[in-house]
Formats: sequence, structure tokens, C-alpha cells
Amino acid sequence: MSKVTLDERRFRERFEEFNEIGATAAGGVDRPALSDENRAARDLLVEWFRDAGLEVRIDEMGNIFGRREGREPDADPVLFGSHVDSQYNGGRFDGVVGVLGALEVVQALDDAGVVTDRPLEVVSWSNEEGVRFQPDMLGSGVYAGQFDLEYALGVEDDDGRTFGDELERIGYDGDAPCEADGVHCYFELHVEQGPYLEDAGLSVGVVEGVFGFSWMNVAFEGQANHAGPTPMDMRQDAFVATADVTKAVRELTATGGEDLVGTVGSVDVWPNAINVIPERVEFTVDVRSYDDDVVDRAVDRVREEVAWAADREGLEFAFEEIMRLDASAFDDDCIETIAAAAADAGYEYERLVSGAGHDASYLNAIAPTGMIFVPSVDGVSHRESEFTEWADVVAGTEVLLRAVREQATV
Ligand code: HGY
Ligand code: MN
Ligand code: MN
Repeated sequence: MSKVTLDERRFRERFEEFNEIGATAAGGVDRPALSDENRAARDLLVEWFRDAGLEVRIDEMGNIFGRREGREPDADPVLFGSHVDSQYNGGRFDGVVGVLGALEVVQALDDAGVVTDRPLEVVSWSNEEGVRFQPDMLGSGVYAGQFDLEYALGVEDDDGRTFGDELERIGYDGDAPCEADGVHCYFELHVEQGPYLEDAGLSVGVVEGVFGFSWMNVAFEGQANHAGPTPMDMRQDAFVATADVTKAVRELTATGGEDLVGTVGSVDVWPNAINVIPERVEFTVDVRSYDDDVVDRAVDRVREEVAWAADREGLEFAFEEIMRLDASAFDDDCIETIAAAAADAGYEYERLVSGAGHDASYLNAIAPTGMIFVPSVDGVSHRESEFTEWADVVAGTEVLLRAVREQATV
């Protein structure tokens, strides 16, 4: 194959400019899905897609596609990208590396005058993070037929604003149907968000699959009362039950399966006053494993622990599983394409499984899919100090370039 060279300076300057949008004082970004900051990021991305000569289309879920024609316009495209929405006060690399890396790949091909057989489509998926609108990976989930459009557009944030209204407000309620219509394969470059590649001293990871996971919403309803005169045996304290379940989730991960992880990440206490016994607590539980049976058993156990805790404290409770994603093993051909691309680019690599969810999980249900990881310094992510050495970002993008070219050759 003819030589194609990434323009590292252009790529780095773009990455820095892009992450000025929603930049936080602590060096992270705050660009939650469909926020004004997310709109500004989308606008800049569309401008760059168009400057790169890509034909831009926005679909009904606000997913942004940039298409580059190949010699065979009717051939199914190679699709590659990630997401640009962020956590609240999240990191600058999560998702962005995969979208801007994909853009750099198509521009480097242009610079080299290389036309692929298959069309190429770069994509930025809506609402991958799922922090403002649950569940996560909503844009890719509708595209892959895992959620229907009406359900997704009706999902509400904590302030009761629907996904559809917010998409319209920021001007990204696109006309293109949000449905897959022939994808040759999908690649996603992403930061590992864990410690393994850094510990192994490697720049590239070949991802073999993604954990399955469940997201649960729990509510305990007790009685507010005065923190002073109320005798301990007269209390119905919603937070004590919450603490019991939190402890049980931690203990469950020690026995429920060797790769099982569990997190109580979001907790709302009412009335949340220093001298009032908590009347109501709403919280979330996130459990994950590469073994679906382990996740199933963990969900059942959490449900039991909630009921037991409510009974002990004399509370009402509500338990709802709001998202369940089975573990996904990626396509062997895509995995080997990435491994060969890493070797061709001169990078040692390690095969690993992702504990983080990705849009690739849903794409894997409709097209051969593979992922490339680059290391996260100290294994940190979903935190403003998230960092990946630029040389590693470039390494991952070199691998993406080769993998895309290989699969785009008929
Ligand atoms: O939850 C996840 O793993 C992803 O960041 N949405
Ligand atoms: Mn991500
Ligand atoms: Mn994330």
C-alpha cells in the first residue's frame, strides 16, 4: 500500500482547539450531551468535516456522519469514529481521540491522494456517556436497532427536558434516518480508561470485547424526622438502607465473579439537611462483567439486598433496571486486522477486554466491529486529570489508518 502520513501537528492543534470548548479550570471538559458546549463542539466538528471535503449528514438522533466516497460508491462503507459528549467535568481524551483520530485518517488519505475502494464514513455518536440522559450509547443504540427512536427522543434529564426537545434546541435533530443501512465494518479508537496498557509499557491495545453491564435505579422512602429527639428505634432512615446496599455491592464484587465490578455512583438525598433524618434517597447501581451470567446474578442479588435493607429499616422501596447490555466479543477478522495493523506500524500490542462501555458494543450487533485502545496515564478516566501521551494517541491513529485502509480495500 502507498505511504500515507498523519499530520501530527494538525491533529494535535485540532485536539487542543476542540478541547477549549467546555474547558474546565482543572484541565478537563464539561460538555454533557446536548448542552450548549456540546452544540459548540458539534458545530466545530461539522465545520472540520466539511473543510475535509466530507459529505456531512445528521440523523434523527443527532449522530453526525462525514462520508468520503470510494472507487465503488455502492460498496458498504467502512465506518469509524466515537463520541464527543463528555462526563460532567470529565476528561479531554474520552471519545474525542476516536473522532478526531478518524478525521485525521481521512485527511491524511486526502493529502496522499489515496482513494479507497469502499466509501469511508467518520461518525460522532450522540449521548455515549449517558450521564445527563440515561441510558448511555443512546445514539448508536438507536442506529443499531437496540432502542426505538420514539423511546430515545422521549428520554428525560433530571430537569424533565426530553432528548428530542434538547436535540431540536441545539439544532441537531437531523433528517437522515437513524438506522444502519449497510456497514462493511466498524472501528473505534479509544483511550483504555484502565491501567493495563500503561502497566505493560505498551502504546496499543487490541480490544477483543466489551463487558456487559446493568444500570439500576433504586429509591428508598422513609420518614423525615428531627435528628435530635427521635429515638433510634423510631427511625425510618432512607440513607442507612442506602449505605447497607452500597456495602453489599462492594462485598458482592469480592465473591460474585472474578471480573465483577460494582459502583454506587449517583446519590440524591432528601431533604439533605444536617439535622433531619433522610426521608428519601434515590441512587444508582452499575454492575459489570465479561460474563453475562455473573451480571444476571449480581442484578438479582442487588434486588434482594434492596428489599432486605428496606425491610430492616421499615421503608418503601422502588427498584428499576434502566439499562442492560450483554457482553460483546468483537469480530475475529476485525481483531486480526487491528493486530496486523499494529504490527505493520511497528507497535507491540496486548489483547484485552474493555470494562468501559462503548458505541462499538452496539455496532457489534449489526456489523463486524473492532476497537483499538491507547493507554490512560495512571489508568485514570472520567476525571479531569485523564491523560494520554500524545505519542500514544498518534500510535493508535496509525493503527486505525492501516486497519481502515485494509478493510476498505475490496
Ligand atoms: O459507562 C460507560 O462505560 C461509558 O462511559 N458510557
Ligand atoms: Mn467513551
Ligand atoms: Mn466515558
